[in-house]
Amino acid sequence: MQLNNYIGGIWQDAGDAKYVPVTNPANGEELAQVRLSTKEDVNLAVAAAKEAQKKWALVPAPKRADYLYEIGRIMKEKKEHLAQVLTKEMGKVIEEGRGEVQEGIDMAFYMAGEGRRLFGETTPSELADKFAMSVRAPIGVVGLITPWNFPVAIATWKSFPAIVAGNAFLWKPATETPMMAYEMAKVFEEAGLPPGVANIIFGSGVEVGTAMIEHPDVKVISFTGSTETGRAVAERGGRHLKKVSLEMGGKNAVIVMDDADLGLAVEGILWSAFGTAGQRCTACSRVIVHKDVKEELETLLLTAMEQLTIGDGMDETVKIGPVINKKALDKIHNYVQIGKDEGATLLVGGEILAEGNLAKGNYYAPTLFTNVDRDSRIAQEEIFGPVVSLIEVSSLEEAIEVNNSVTFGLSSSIFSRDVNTVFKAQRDLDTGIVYVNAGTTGAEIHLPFGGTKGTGNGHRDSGVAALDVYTEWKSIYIDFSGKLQRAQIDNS
Ligand code: UN1
Repeated sequence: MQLNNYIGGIWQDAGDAKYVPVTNPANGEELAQVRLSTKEDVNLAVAAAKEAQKKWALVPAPKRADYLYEIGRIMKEKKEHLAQVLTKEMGKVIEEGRGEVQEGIDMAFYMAGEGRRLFGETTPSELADKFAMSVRAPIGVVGLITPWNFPVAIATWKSFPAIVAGNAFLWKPATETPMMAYEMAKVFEEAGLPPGVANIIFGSGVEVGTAMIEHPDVKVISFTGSTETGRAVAERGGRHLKKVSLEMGGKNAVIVMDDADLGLAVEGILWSAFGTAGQRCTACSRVIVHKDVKEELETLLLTAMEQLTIGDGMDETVKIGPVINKKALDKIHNYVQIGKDEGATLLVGGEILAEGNLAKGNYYAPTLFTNVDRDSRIAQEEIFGPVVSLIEVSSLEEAIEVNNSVTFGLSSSIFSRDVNTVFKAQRDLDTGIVYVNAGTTGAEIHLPFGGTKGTGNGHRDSGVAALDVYTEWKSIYIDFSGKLQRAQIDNS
């Protein structure tokens, strides 16, 4: 199967395009071949989007929303199929695959609701017989660049608000997970979305991404991915005066206080650290634990980790799937070596798993370090794999300080039964998302998603806040006095 671009409602034929294989991380099987697009493909897509957007912007928002209801309905109908494609190409276990597709379905219905809200504001004018209001206007053509770890959900966080707000988009999915984008193009087609509103361009990040950012008709770039690439997108986008929305890494911590329900904390840590094999930007990769419960927590964690089953995510009994590719496997293993060199104590894991039926996939053993120095590299840098560092502290203040000592600020969590502790922590934890008595993952689509510091640049995906990325505020003054009134000048 060859995956080709979807531009202006037409599946582009192969031409002389080059292709690269898409492989299943669980077993190395080739699933498809994906087109490597060029700047010319981007130009074609922008032209199609620009043309379509002029008409799309004139469709009333509640009618635009009707397409999202239809998209949500089709996704619901195809949920199991979409989840299976997702698990095969990305590797997350099937239960999480279904969960991610559900996140996309929820986003469709939620954003469809915004079609009948899309509120503006009326404001009193400082002059008599003058009416003032501000409305959300569409921006035009927007460019979406999405990662492989949430190939559907993150794309829906970006494309659905873009659609309801009256924009047309070009979407470049990650080269590792193009099949989900292909599936979504089929959903858009089946929903009857006017040709050119949704365009999908496959291909390598550098050539396609650069062409998208530099194209004068692309007004917004919304990016989720690594900090390194995000910085490059921001720099280039800045030069071209683009509105750039960035969602990047995390170094998320679970804080376990001395009065915590330790059983619950262990469950929260396990799910948020090792679910999706640690490949979420919200994944827990640090546990900041009060010294009085450190030993007990370590023992409980080690026992619980023995129950984790690793393998092909299509097997319903498996809890942890593979990581995305060999490069990721090497990066994770390299960090484990760094941790050892830094003097941290490796309690369990720390190895590539390649025995028996794991031989053909990219599997890493869930790994737990303790006695980790808060300033060491494994405690500061994003590893994006199933590796957790335990850091000991003596007080709530110290826990918060350690939590806030990293350059990222996406998600954090605290386990405590004390109401004062909890309220103080939610105020002082410097992250865009804070959980109390739950792990660091599991953000819901109707709340803003994003982080402080190096995690982003102030914009938010999902929630009503996402509309700020895909709309322009337009202020409108209507003077019905019949005479020229001059603001800020004495008219009497
Ligand atoms: C991501 O990790 O890139 O909050 C997105 C969560 C999911 C989304 C994660 N709902 O863990």
